[in-house]
Amino acid sequence: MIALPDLGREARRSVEARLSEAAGLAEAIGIVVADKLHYKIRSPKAATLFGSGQVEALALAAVQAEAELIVVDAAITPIQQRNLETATKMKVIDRTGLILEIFGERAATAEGRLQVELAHLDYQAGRLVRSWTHLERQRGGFGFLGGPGETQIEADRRLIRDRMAKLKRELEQVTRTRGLHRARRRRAPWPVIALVGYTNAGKSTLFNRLAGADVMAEDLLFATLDPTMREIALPGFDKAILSDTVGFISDLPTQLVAAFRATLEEVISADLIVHVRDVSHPDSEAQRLDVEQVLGEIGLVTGAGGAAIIEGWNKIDALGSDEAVAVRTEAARREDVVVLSALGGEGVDALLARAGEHLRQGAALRTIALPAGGGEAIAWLHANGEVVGQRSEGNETEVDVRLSEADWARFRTRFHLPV
Ligand SMILES: Nc1nc2c(ncn2[C@@H]2O[C@H](COP(=O)(O)OP(=O)(O)OP(=O)(O)O)[C@@H](O)[C@H]2O)c(=O)[nH]1
Ligand SMILES: [Mg+2]
Repeated sequence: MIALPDLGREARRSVEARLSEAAGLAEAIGIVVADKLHYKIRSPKAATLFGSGQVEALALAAVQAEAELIVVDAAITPIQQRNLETATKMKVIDRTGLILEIFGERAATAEGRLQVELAHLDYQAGRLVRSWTHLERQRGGFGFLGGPGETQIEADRRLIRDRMAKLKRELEQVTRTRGLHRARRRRAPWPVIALVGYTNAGKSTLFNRLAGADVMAEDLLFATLDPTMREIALPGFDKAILSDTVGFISDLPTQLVAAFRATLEEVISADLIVHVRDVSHPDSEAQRLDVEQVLGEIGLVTGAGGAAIIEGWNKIDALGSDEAVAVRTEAARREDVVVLSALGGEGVDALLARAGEHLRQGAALRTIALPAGGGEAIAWLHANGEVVGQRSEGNETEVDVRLSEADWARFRTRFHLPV
């Protein structure tokens, strides 16, 4: 049973689209959706979010639909969750909890599992502590001031804190190992292209087509969780590395963004980002903004001097002919857009050609000669470019490095090189 509190803040999305996305999330972990309802909230109640009449209506509707679970499609406080459970006599979870459940079910790699568990604990820690506080207050009424409740909370808090610290250490270890792999790959002269986009936009379908791979691509939210990389052929390059990643969604839980930061940072350090968009979706524009917001949160800088991004306007085949014409016209006006059908194959070669062009203009391979004592400059090049080769002769070192225009300019400024 889905309950959407409509706070009137989401001007870009229709209530129908939000309800069907919430249902898609629930179905992604096998929940059968008995009913979907939305409630206009004029002034959110601190205790229950919904108004008291609405809570009654919700409880009744849930019984009538023979539901066993109410999914509130918003982030609710632990107190609100408790109160709603008491009032409806049903288990209640919120959007964050639901997304965490999905991620918990999907995570397959060691790193993915660690990240999800960490996010989950962080979420639970908040819930546990505050709902205990609630109990504490009740107990206070019986005169257990700072009594057993207090000790229990402390003990539970400590347990969670210890477990989180342990997970963070394990995660750092895994990330470090992967960082080494990345450093090794970085030294190779192959550009890295990352596919990003809203969940269900068609990233994995495109990935499979480009890489001849067979990763799970389904009409399912968050079908992909763990990043996958493959070599692909790219015009003008020996090869390139393509990566498929987890999709984004509006209101992506902050705990997940934090836990997945290392994986996501790898995405933004790619030479080129292809933002796959489902242009047949009614909320395509709102989804674009959500994706850009998450990319911004993890530190991606776009625009002049920032990362190169191409938008792949996918699922063109799913549009009616008039709409398709309009989309194609708009795309034709933009340098950074390629119209695609990952499913049918349209535009895929054009995307590869465009990617090749971008990479060639974005990051040129240069040979830089540095005098003795250029250790700092060499270290900078290793950190900011892809060092392909390095030779020392006498007291001069020559470095072959692939650097973007922006980084090349930064390098010259920083180390006072003549233009
Ligand atoms: N009509 C049409 N459907 C497509 C196209 N590309 C992908 N799809 C469908 O869209 C659904 C989602 O595709 P995926 O490739 O799994 O999407 P994703 O972006 O990897 O999704 P997540 O991994 O869940 O974030 C699948 O049912 C695909 O068959 C396309 O070009 N046209
Ligand atoms: Mg996918």
